[in-house]
Order: sequence, then structure tokens, then C-alpha cells
Amino acid sequence: MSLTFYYAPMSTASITEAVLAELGTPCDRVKLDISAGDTRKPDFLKVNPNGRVPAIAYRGAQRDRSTESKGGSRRLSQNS
Ligand SMILES: N[C@@H](CCC(=O)N[C@@H](CS)C(=O)NCC(=O)O)C(=O)O
Repeated sequence: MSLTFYYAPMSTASITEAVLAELGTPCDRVKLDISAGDTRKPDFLKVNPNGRVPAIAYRGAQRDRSTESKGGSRRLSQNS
């Protein structure tokens, strides 16, 4: 699978989750527990340095919606 979707239940990631489901987009899913600090762990910060869900990785490259929604520069970086 080339897309990996990082999400947490009951978070803004639910919107992205609904869109992916509606479009029938195949993806691997990684569930994070925000209260357990999963979004601040080094492995996830490599995916999204903002430490927020939703985040989608595509074949090692990541593009996070959080950065775009804050008017920041679009980021597409190789992580592998
Ligand atoms: N506007 C952002 C909001 C992202 C956001 O705030 N996500 C929260 C969950 S609703 C989060 O990941 N928090 C993790 C943390 O603060 O450690 C977006 O939807 O892109």
C-alpha cells in the first residue's frame, strides 16, 4: 500500500477519514493515542513535525494538512 493515514479517534482526522472512505482510497491506517503522547513520539514527528493528525504519508514522502491550513509552506519531503 502506498498511502499511510495517521489518525486518532474523535479528532479532526475523522473528516479526512470520511473523505478517504467516501473516495474508496486504499491506505494503511495507523491509529494514534493523543492522550498517551503518540503524536509527540519521534517516529510520528518524522512523518509530521507539527505532531498533529491527520497526516498522510505516500511512499515515504509526507504532506501534512496542518501546515497547509495554517498558511505555512507546503511540505513534501522524503523520509526514507
Ligand atoms: N487544523 C488542523 C488541526 C489538527 C489538530 O489540531 N489535530 C489535533 C487533534 S484534533 C492533534 O493532532 N493534536 C495532537 C497534539 O496536540 O499532540 C488540521 O485539521 O489540519
